[in-house]
Parts: sequence; structure tokens; C-alpha cells
Amino acid sequence: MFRFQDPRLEPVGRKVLAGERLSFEDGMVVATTFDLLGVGRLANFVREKLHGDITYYNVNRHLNPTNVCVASCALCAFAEKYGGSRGWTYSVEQAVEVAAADVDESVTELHIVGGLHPKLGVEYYEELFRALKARFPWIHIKALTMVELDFLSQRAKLPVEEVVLRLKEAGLDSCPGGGAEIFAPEVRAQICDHKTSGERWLEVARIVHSLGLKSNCTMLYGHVERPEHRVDHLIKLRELQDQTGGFQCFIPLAFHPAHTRLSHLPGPTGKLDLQTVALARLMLDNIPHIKAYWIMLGHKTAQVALHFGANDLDGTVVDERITYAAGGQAGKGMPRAELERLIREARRIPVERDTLYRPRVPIAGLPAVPREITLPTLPS
Ligand code: V47
Repeated sequence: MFRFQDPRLEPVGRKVLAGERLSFEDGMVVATTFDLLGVGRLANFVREKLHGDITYYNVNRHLNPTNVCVASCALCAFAEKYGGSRGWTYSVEQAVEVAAADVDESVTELHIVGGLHPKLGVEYYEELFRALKARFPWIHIKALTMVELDFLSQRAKLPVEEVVLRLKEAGLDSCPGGGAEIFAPEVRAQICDHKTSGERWLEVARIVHSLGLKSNCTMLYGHVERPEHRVDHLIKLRELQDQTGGFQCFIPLAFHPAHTRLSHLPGPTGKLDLQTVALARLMLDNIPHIKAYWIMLGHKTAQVALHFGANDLDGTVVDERITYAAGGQAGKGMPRAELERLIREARRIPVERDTLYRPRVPIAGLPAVPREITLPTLPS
């Protein structure tokens, strides 16, 4: 029998065990309780109901063709203004060579994002994707956030639909989940003023899904936002997912303050990290996968997150630069053997996947059996 330390979690727990959707108010209880193990236990129940012990990972490389950006978001340490001394912009040939330094046939995904460069248009990305597919025909190109797609469409004065269709034709296979930050306008005004609004981010995701592409979604937490902003953000993602079914996975992104204009902030604690993973698993009942992104959580918290709702550990991640610029300590990549060791040691089963969550080796015969939780009977 499992007892919550915080009695406010009992009605929430009953809903979770009955498979009922959590409301905003339920989410606020999960987001604000001191009972970390209670929410972890519930999130783990859902995680095991969906995936048993399976923990996915992938073998991927990041590629940032440019860090030059017309936006100047307070949250970001990666971007450099046009003409600034820290900026880089690769020609298509250079970008392919940078990727080629670490890509062999074991690498299944290129994760490609960058700054909003005033001179790089749709043509550049078409050429880049075609060149990458010519050189690495097996690779899945997961590229361009909703913010980048919105920028490319505005710059070219073309509808997003047309931009996405052209890029798809050139080799775009799916889109990453970045740039969502926190949807609430009062938070956006403080951390990423002048960037694509939350509403527009969701609208572009809707368009991407309607054109047959999958995408991921994220939430940046641990800065100036409050619990109600996190819960609201997750509900907005859940509402869109009800309509499109296009999100494959959700990634909670732990804010790294160093070298940003918010460097006076302390960043998230371990409790907030784990509680946010659990909150996401509990609120996002229609998004199949929750990713523990070790680059931002660190190896140790990411491993523990596999018991707080996460069922995916991303990834080998060679050449990550966004978190690194903001003081990320996670290093510049993790060998596959180390990912598997972390997963196995957490008593989970590592399964290599491709970007669309297809196991690279069949996993038939591994049942998804949740470990039972029984809650005490409430006094009437
Ligand atoms: O878009 C920027 C965020 C995102 C900081 O889709 C920061 O599979 C923390 O979206 N501290 C990039 N976060 C990462 C991202 C991602 C990562 C892994 C997998 C996937 C996926 C997506 O990181 C940015 C922004 O939202 N970010 N600066 C910072 N200082």
C-alpha cells in the first residue's frame, strides 16, 4: 500500500490510477507539492503502463549551421548578433564537413537548429538538406524549430505551409521541439521578448503536423516562471496534441543561466528537475514519450528521471552547443555504452530507436507491465 505524504495528492492519485485526465487544478497540486516521491511514484506508474521498463535512446549528432541571430533573448547564451565577433555561419559545404567529422552509419539522426540569420533563407536550408542527404542517405534530418520556420516564412514572405513543403521535398524528416520556452506572454516578455509568440509557436506546429511531419515539444523551466505557467504550458501542448497527434515526445529543458542576461538566477534545483519530468508525464496523457535530456539534466538526474516518468534518454548528442554556451557541464557527447550502462543500472531495458521511435532491433516479447500501486481507502 502506498501512502502519500501530502494528502492533496490522494484524489490526483486516484485519477491517475483510473486513467482519468488531470485538470489544471490537479496539475497545480502536482507542481507545488513537497511530496516529490509521491508524484514520482504516480508518474512512474504511468511510464510503466505505457512502456514497461523499456528506455529508448538514440545515436545522434547536433549541427548548428549558424549562431547568428536577429533575436536577442535574455535566456540565451548561444546567439551572436550579425557582425559580432563570436558568430559563425557555415557554407553548405562547411556544414556538411562539420557533420562528416563524426557521422558514420551508426548515427541515425542529425538534429539541426541555429540562430535566426538575417541572410539565410529557405534556399540555404534546401541546399543544406539535399547535400546532407546526398552524403548520408540513411540519416534522418530533424531540423528547424517552429520559431525558425516562422522566421523563414516571414523573411521570404511565404506561408509557412509552402516553406515546410519545400523543405520536406529537400529532405526534412521531422522537427525538433525547441523555442517553445513558456507560452504565457508575461513570461515570454521577460525571457524571449520579440520572439515568435506562444500562440504562433502552436499554430506553426499545427501546420507542420497537418503536412505529415512529426515534431517534438519542449518547455524551458527554472527561470522566472511560476508553477501555473508550467501547468498552463503543458495543457496547451495537450490540447494541440488532441487535435493533431503530431507530437512524438516532450522534453523538459532545465534553464542554464550562465552567460545569459538572466545569469543572476540560480537555475532549477534537483527537486524541480524531477518534479517537472513527473508533472509532464502526468499531464501529457496523449504524448507517448518523455525525454530525459542528459545534456541539461546532467547524467545523474537524467538517470533518476527514468523513475520519475521519463522513458527516453537523449542520446549520444555529439557537438551540443546551446547548453554548453550557457555553462552546461554535461560534456560534449556520451558513448552508446555509457548510455546503456546508465539505463541498465537504473534497472531499465535500453532500446536503441530511430527518430520516429522505431526500435532499431525488434523488441517483441517485452511486456509493458506497470508495477502495481494500491492507494489506501479514503475515509468517507
Ligand atoms: O530552443 C536556450 C533552450 C532549446 C537555454 O526536439 C536553453 O528532440 C536551457 O530544443 N538553458 C534547444 N535551455 C534544445 C532543444 C532540444 C534538445 C534536445 C532534443 C530536442 C528534440 C530539442 O534549448 C532552445 C531553447 O528552448 N535553451 N538557451 C539555456 N540557457
